[in-house]
Formats: sequence, C-alpha cells, structure tokens
Amino acid sequence: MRVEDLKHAKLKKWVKDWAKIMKPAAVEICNGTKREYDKMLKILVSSGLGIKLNDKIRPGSYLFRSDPSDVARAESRTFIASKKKVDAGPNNNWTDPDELKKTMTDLFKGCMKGRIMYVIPFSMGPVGSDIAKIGVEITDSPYVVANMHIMTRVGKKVLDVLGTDGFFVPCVHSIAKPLAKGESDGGKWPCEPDVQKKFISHFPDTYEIWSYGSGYGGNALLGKKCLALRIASVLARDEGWLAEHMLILKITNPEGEVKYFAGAFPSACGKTNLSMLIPTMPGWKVQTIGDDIAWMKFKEDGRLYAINPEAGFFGVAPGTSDNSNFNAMKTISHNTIFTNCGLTVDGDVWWEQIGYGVPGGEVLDWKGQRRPAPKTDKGVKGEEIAHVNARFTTPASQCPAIAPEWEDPNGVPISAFMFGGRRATTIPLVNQSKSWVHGVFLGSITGSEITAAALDIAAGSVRRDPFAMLPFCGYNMGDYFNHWIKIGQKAAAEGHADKLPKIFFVNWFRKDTFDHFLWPGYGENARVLAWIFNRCNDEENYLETAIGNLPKPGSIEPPEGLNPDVMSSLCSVDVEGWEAEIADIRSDYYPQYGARLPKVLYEELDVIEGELAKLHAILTGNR
Ligand code: GTP
Ligand code: SPV
Ligand code: MN
Repeated sequence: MRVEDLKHAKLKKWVKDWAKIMKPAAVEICNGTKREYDKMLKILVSSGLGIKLNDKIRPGSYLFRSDPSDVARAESRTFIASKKKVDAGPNNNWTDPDELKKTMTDLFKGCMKGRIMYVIPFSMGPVGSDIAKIGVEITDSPYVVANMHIMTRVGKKVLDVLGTDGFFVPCVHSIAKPLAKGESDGGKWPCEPDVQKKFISHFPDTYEIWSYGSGYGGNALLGKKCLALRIASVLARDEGWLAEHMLILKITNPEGEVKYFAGAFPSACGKTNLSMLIPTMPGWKVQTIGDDIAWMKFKEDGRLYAINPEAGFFGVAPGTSDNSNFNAMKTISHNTIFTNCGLTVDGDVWWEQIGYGVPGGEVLDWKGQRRPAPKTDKGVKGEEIAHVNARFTTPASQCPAIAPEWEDPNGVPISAFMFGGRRATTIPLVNQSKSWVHGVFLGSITGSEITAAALDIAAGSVRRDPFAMLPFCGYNMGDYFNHWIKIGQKAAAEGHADKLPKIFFVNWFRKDTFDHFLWPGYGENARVLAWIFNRCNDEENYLETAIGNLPKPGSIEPPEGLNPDVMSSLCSVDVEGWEAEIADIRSDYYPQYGARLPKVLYEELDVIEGELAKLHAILTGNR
C-alpha cells in the first residue's frame, strides 16, 4: 500500500510530513501479513543482522545481537515532556515539550536517508474492542516491524477501524543511522551508540511518542511501554480507566470455579513466569491472558474488565527452562525472535539457567565472541553468554497455557490485584489489604531490588517501584495514586464497592542470611494464588494483623521440604522490619510527592505505625 492510498487525511499528512523531514529512500505502509514478516526477516538475514536458527531444532526462528549500548530500556533518556514540569512528577525526566521537539526535529532531519520508512498501523488490544486503542508507528527498522507483527495486531483491519478520522497515537521512531549511497550495516546492529544521544520522548498533553537512537525493546517497540503504559496511563487518568504493568491470569480451582487475577511486579520480577505457571497442587489450573500489561475498564455490572493489549510476549530469556517455565519453553520452541542470546554450534540459542549445558565444544556469546562451551547452565556473573536482559519475542497464541478467551474484546472480570517486588526481608509471602485505600498504600510502597531490565541504574539496592509503574507512569505519581483512590471512591458511590478487586501484596523473594531464596517460587506460587482465590470467596483463612490479613497457620500447605518454621516466618509480621519500612516511607519516600500525595495515604501510614507500636510494646513486654 502507498501513502496516497491512506484514507485517513490526518494520518496521510503526518506520514508525508515526517517523510519530508527524515528523507527515507521509500515509504511502505505495512499490512501485517506473513509475507511481509518473512520479507523483513529476509532483509535482516541478508544484511547480516539476523541469524536463521537451525530449522530442525527451532523452526522459523532467528537470533539477533544488538549493539552493547542498546540492550535494555534507557531510563535516563526517557522523557515525559508535559507542558508543566510538576505534571511529570518527581519520578520522570522532564523537558519542555517545545524545546524537546526542536532538538529532536533537528536530529530527525535526514535520519532515514538510504533506508525505508515503514508505517505500522497497529491495535493495542483485539481489533475493534472498546478497550483497545490504535497507534501508528513510523520506523526505519525492519527488526522493529517484525517484532511489532508479533507483539501487536498490525495491518489493514486496523486502518479499517481507524476509518477517515479515528483517533490514533502517533509514534515516531528512528534508529538514527542513515546510510550513505552504497553503504550497508555490514552486519552491525544500527543505532546511536552514545546512550546520551538516545531519546525516548512522550508528549502526554498531545498523546505523542518520539523515539530516537535505540532499536531495542521498550525503546523501539513503541506500542508496549511508550503507548500501552506511559501514554495510556494518561488516557486512563483522563477517561477513568486503568492502564497497568500487570500480568493477567485465569485460575480454576479443583471444583471448576474460575477467577481472573492481575498482578503488578517490577520488570524482571516474575510476571511472565506467574502468568504461565503450572500449579504443584493437584486439581488447580492456571492459564494465561497476558504477561506484562493490563488495560481495565468498569462495565455496567460494576465489575472491572481487563484486556491484554499485546499479542505476544517479549520475555526475559535467562532463567527460562522447562523447570521454571515449561509453557514459555513450549511457546518459544518455534516462530520466535531471540535477541542477545548465545548461539550453539548446532544453530540453536542458549542462555544461563536454560536447564542444560551447551552442546558442542564452543558457543558464541551475545556479542558474537567464541567462548568455551559451559558443561552446566549455571553461568558466571559478569561473563554471561546470554545478556542478562536477553529476550524472546513470541506470539501469545503459541502458548500452550493461553486461555481460550484471551482475545475476548470484552475482557475478563478481575477478582484480585497482586503487587510485589523482590524483597529479601520484611515483606511477607502474602498479605491482603484491609481496604481499598490500604491496598493503594501497599501498591504505592512496592519496591524491588534492582534488576537488569533497564540500563544505567546500579543493580542491588532497593528502589521503590510503586505499582511496578515507576518507569512507566506518564504523569505525576502522586496524581496516579490519587487516580487509584478515586477509582475506589467512585465504585463505592455507585454501590459497587464489593465488586472491586481485592488487593494483595506478595513476595516470592525472601532470602536467608546465606543469600538463598526461602520460598521455592515458580509453580509453588500457586499455593499463594489458591489462598487468594479462597480469600476472594470470603473463606476464613486469615488473621488480621497490624500490616494486613495474613494467612492463618495451616491455610497454605507448605511446599514439600519447606521447614514449617520458615513457612510461619514468611507469613508473620516482622515488627522491626516494618518499623524501619514505615520510617523510610515517611521520611525518605513519600515526601518527594509533596502536596500531590493523597492525604489518605499518610493516614494509612499513621494507622499502621500505631498498630506496630502496640505490637512492639507487647513483644518487648512493656505495655
Ligand atoms: P519484564 O518482562 O521485564 O516485565 O519481566 P517479568 O516481570 O515478566 O519477569 P519474568 O517472569 O521474566 O522473570 C524474571 C526473572 O525472575 C527470571 O530470571 C525468573 O527466573 C525469575 N523468577 C520468576 N518467578 C520467580 C519466582 O517465583 N521465584 C524466584 N526466585 N525467581 C523467579
Ligand atoms: C520491562 O522492562 O518491563 C519489559 C521489557 O517488559 S521492555 O519491553 O524492554 O520494556
Ligand atoms: Mn515489563
């Protein structure tokens, strides 16, 4: 399809205007067909960027190696350019939108010389769903086109829904590597290698996205974090719904009763794993709706319905094995794009903790360097064969655990929210909030030890990652907390408070003093899901405590081999730990939000502090 054939006048003008600035050799409107996907991979393989994997081992699959500067989201180069700085809040990088547009327009001038400008019309969510939104990305990267084919719904159907004047989020992307006449990439991942010159910019007041210099993941597949979270969070605030960094799962109990849960965990903290988990307890079943993002709206019946706006999984490869995530391994057994994994001599991918050592005598690491083949999959810190943020892009439809209703345009009704990060101490295995506001409080204090999903942040220390949205909220986080509070108030005002999802705080990552995980995690997490399920049915399986409702002893059967003392310490109140937590929230965390922090959250803090003080007095015997 040619630009001239576009029926949407605004879209046509937008494409033409950018083509004038970027000066591509040609413009192509993408149609989302298999043929187009194959063509992209053919281009990528012939230019030496993509490697076709062994068709006998991993049919229809490819490996890419990105530039070492371009292996994860660049948070320090991600901007929320609202008109007013205060609207971006203390957790976002802010720049004046007019200035930023000027700087970036200069950078965009001639940036696509010698390349093709692809125009990708895509739908986030089942095409035509009333919760879905349309975006159009222009990009000079065939790698982005192929990945967008998997991660979103691309093509003519989308243009049909858009019609002549429908709303779309314009997404501008360039890898910032124009080609001179006769020049080619020479097998080298094209991008702007200087991180300081990359820009991932959002204009929330006009719902626009401009991205420059990176070809990787959330920086370049603009439907994902940029549209479905940062811009969508703003749309959701304006329109009264929720756009969240949440997995969505379907859980069926042994009696055949079904519920849907949504869970927010920071990047690389287990959403993909939890959404595909195979329960260790007989009779329970978990199926996948989504693994990263949830869009949710209230319907007439007063319940909150969620869709997965994505069509694929862009998942962390290292740590994925038949043991840890059997369903993911099956999903990626074919038709998958791998980035920054190791390459074996027989033409397959490999990564640390894949479940087996490397076959053959040597292996190419993610930088393409020859390395002796490790006999086990343990790996050496700092010398990984696969990059720690190596990822797979794979169609959700290939997942053996995908729920049949995963594309239902109406979405699925959510019964419970889970929040959780990687916390080695203090935070119990599971804790139910006593009220909606208390749940918002728990969401707001979610924190995690730092992982590898972002560049430029020191790994190891705890950072608060409220609602797992810290890098993904397109406006002031204080206002975001308030949006959540208001959702609860509105439901109550409409007489639907009892239909709101129940809120839970979970933590799979408690450690002993030897740095070993206390809880086995993965499939065993289903024990916690089952407790939550029963809680949603008002089972008396809890004890009310200072910090929330904790599992009554015996209400979660411990996994085989888990010491009962460990189990009870995972499910009890660590008074001193929580006192330190509360002090940290009060003095080092909440103040950054100033007047934008809802007062009710400070009130929550006061109540918990008071309860902890009483408990402390009892424990130390001086009442
Ligand atoms: P993003 O795609 O970055 O948003 O990450 P994610 O939240 O989907 O995380 P993912 O499921 O990919 O897991 C990331 C890492 O956490 C992997 O290395 C997993 O092996 C590990 N992990 C997941 N679940 C558990 C668990 O229950 N216990 C432990 N100890 N590790 C886990
Ligand atoms: C995350 O970091 O939360 C991801 C990966 O899901 S990316 O798409 O690169 O943001
Ligand atoms: Mn994510």
